[in-house]
This record gives sequence, C-alpha cells and structure tokens, in this order.
Amino acid sequence: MSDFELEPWLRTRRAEIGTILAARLVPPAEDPGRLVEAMRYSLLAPGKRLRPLLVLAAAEAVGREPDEPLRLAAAAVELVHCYSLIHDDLPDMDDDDFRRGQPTNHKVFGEATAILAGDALLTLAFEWLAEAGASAMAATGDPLVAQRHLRAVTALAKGAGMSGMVRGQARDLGEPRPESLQAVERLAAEKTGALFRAALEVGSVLADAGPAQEEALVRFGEHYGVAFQHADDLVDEDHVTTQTEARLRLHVLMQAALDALSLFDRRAEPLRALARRLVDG
Ligand code: GRG
Repeated sequence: MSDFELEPWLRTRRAEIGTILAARLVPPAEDPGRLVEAMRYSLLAPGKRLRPLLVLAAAEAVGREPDEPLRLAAAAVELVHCYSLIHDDLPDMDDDDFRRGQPTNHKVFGEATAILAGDALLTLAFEWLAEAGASAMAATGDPLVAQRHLRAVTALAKGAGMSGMVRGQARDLGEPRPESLQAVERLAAEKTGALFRAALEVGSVLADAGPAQEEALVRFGEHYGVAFQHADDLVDEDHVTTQTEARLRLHVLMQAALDALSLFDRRAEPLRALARRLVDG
C-alpha cells in the first residue's frame, strides 16, 4: 500500500501551472479587440488543469522532477485544451452558455473575439513548446533535448489536430450520434482522448522515457482519455451508452490504465492516483 497523497501533490502542481499561465499571459499595455483579455478570461478561470498535470505526472513516473521548461511545456497543453473549450462552446458547435463557472467566452466578448482568442491560444501553445525546447537546450547544451522537443511538438499537433481532437469534433458534428459502444468509444478516443494521449506522450518524451516506458505511458493516456469521457457522461447524465455500461467501461478502462503502469515504481503514484480518482470522483 502506498502512502502517496494526491491532494498535496495536486495543490503544488496546480499552483505551478497556474503561476506560469498568469505570469506568461500578461495583459498588454494595448489590447486591440480585447483579445488578450478574452484569452485570460477563459484560461485563468478555475479549470482542473488535468492535462498539464498528466504531463508532469508522466515525467515524474520516469524520474524527472519538473523544472521551468517542463512546466512551460505542460502549460502549453493547457492552452490547447482551453482553446478547444472556447471553440466547442460557440453557437455553431455545442452552443453553451457557461463554462468553468462563468459565462462562456463568446457570451462575454462576442463570437468573433472568442474565435480569435481560441486561435491565439492554440498558436501560443506551440510558441511555448518551442520556447521550452530552446531554454532546455540552452541549459543543457544537449542536441538530443531539441530533438525531444520536436517530438513533443509533433505529439501535441497530432493529438490536437486533424488526426485527433479536431477530427473527433468533425465526426461528432457531421455524423449521427453513435450507438454501439465501439462507436461511442472511438469518438471519445478522438475528441477527448487524443489530447490526454498527447499529454502523456509529451511528458514521457520530454523526460526521455525509454521505448517500453513511453509505450506504457501512451497506453495509459489512451485508456484514461476514454474513461474520462465515460466519467463525464455519467456526471452529465448524457447517456450515449446505458449508465450501467458506462460505469462498467469506466472501471474496466481505469483498471487497464493502471495495468499499463505495471513496470513503474512508486514514482508513478501520481498517475495511479489520478486514474483512481476518475472512478472515485
Ligand atoms: C477543436 C473546435 C474544436 C473543438 C474541440 C474536444 C472538443 C472539441 C472540445 C472539448 C469540449 C468538451 C466538452 C469535451 C468533452 C471533454 C470534456 C468534458 C472536457 C472538459 O474537460 P475538463 O473537465 O475541463 O478537464 P476543465 O475546465 O476542468 O479544464
């Protein structure tokens, strides 16, 4: 039995991420069209910061304690997530009025600014990831560090874009509601899971995980992502599958995520605890 406690770990890591987000996206002296205000409005609202936490937890599992470049890379994943929320809430997408406990971005700033705020968050994510690579390179002088950051850029771009999250959104909007469990989980893997998968990949690549470790962490991310969607559907009472089926799959996938971590020692406890929390709430 491990004596790891998730709550203090979450508090520390969330504070680290929150500090980077607030300090790096400062209100400029001049803010045409209230663009940065709109970006800060959604980004600094209270989110769970799960995706950057998973980046840090994946790196920790292979023995890397967070430093400034790693935290910046983790924060970049949160920027992508925040963009997806702003765009997902737009009238032509999910048409939502509230997000993170406040009116949605377009309700406050208008649709055009909300679109631009999302666009700017998405592009800023890649700027931060590149900057993380440059400062890690400068600190170590190791060319392999640059190579690892290029792999992280690829992982995030693929997870976010046309073979991941955006593809899932396109499927969701363009196809009838899925009925079979297989179709429900394929949609969840793309729309929700791809960014979680990318978070695990970014963390493991930047921590220089070995091939078997990286494969295991990515597998954890895949199971976690689909389990997360089942958990979210259960909370929202959004019954794409029956409640019983969703609950069963949530348990099965959480266990599969834990099994994927079998080759890791206690340093993977944050990941294990995050997976268990999906079921325990
Ligand atoms: C790419 C245009 C475009 C849209 C992206 C995947 C997606 C489409 C949007 C995400 C919106 C959404 C409601 C996805 C389902 C998964 C989900 C519940 C996300 C919310 O994530 P949390 O709970 O949010 O981690 P916080 O606010 O805590 O970060």
